Amino acid sequence: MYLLLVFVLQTLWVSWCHATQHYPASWGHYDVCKSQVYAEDRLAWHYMACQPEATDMTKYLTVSLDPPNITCGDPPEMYCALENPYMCNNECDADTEELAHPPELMFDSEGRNPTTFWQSTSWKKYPKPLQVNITLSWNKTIELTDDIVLTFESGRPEQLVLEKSLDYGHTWQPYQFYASDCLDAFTMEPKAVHQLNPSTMLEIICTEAYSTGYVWKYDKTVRFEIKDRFALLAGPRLHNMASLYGQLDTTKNLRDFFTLTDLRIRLLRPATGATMVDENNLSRYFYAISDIKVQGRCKCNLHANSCVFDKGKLGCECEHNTTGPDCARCKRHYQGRAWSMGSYLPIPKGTANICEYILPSPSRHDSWESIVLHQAPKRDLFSRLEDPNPHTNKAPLFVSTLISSTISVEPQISKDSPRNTRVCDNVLLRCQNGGMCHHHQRCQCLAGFGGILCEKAQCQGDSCEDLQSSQPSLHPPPAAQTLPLALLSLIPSLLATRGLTSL
Ligand SMILES: [Ca+2]
Repeated sequence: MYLLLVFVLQTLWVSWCHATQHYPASWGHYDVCKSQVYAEDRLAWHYMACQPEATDMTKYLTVSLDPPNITCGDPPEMYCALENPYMCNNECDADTEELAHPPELMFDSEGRNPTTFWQSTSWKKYPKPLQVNITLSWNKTIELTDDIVLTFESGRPEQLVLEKSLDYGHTWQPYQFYASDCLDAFTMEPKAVHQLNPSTMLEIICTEAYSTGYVWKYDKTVRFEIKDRFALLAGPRLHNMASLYGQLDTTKNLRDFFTLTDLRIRLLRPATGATMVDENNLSRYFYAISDIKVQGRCKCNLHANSCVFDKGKLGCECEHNTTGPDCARCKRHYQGRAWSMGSYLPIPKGTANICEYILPSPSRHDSWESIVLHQAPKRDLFSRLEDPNPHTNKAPLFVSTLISSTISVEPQISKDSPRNTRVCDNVLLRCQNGGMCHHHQRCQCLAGFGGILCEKAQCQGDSCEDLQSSQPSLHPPPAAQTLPLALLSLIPSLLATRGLTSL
């Protein structure tokens, strides 16, 4: 039974590898960083465009209101229906759970009856404007992937601006204006997204489609139409996303348009349902929002395919030797060339733009071969050898040295090595066989082991051969031997990771 399982898994694995090898661009790998494939009878990494999956981003935001005391219920207040000034049975009381309407009720899961909603105080200070700013902050750069949808429990506002910030709330720019009369409210001609074309798709418009007065009972949503804008490049049913991604790769303005750290909903004038405000019954006028939808993904600059929410903060799990919350810079020691974002289009059309290891200057006694083998982390050596990225191969000295060398040569550090050379660390240059890294300068090996990374078994006579053959090699072993073991070892880790919060 056990052998049968291994056989089946191996067959599936080989089939998958062959498929990805022959059709690397046809899998829609826009969300995948890399995958293992067979190349010349061994496993190799194929790098591809990578980004985290799109998800409900309202789970990861903080909300703030301005003015802060604008939520109803303190003191308790009675409200009347907009369409009927004599129907005044809506009470708000912040101290009674069933009657309170705090901001978090804009983000809870709906489906309960009645709906839950945030509600403002009424327009009791008329004619002073009733204005509220609702700010949603992620403390992380995110990219929108679907329409933003606000669902109002009250009538939809007569004037509203949706704004965004790219710099954590320091500066703001409008996303869209909404008004029952765009000319009167914002001196803008009303427009709809379907009137835009590919050359005007980033235009900021004022729409009158979501501010109609009395029909609020039937149409409660206000939308920022992301998908309609995508469709201007990707076709009406988004069937040609490659076209959109190709444009995103080359057009910074387009990328930035869908990118933000904060959203701000500026409620400027509540629904009145009429041209005149009824000053005798101002409890008819207020804002109430039952739901806000923001679908998007962490922005990782195409260098991560997952994003984790840890200790209240989102962060990309960076690949390609990049680091930072957005993978926006190269890791230490990997500034071999300038950082660059990855690409939306998968290889071979795009490139992973992997940060490259810095080659140290050779001292008089070091050959290039010895420096490369001594100082480049093993994982990096493999990724370079196997990296199909054409840019990587632009370092002919490095690549040809590696190809002409055997990676399983044991590391030796010259006496003249620079003092700041990192011999070991806890990430890539791990001391082996139980050795401990001491100030990044040397591995303290357990008895019976030696070598720079404790990789050598110290032995004498006939026992040497057996011991050495049991030591890990820098060469990957033949895939046919490792696949069953690798697949089996994946099973417990797959089971274990099911409980992790990963986007
Ligand atoms: Ca709700």
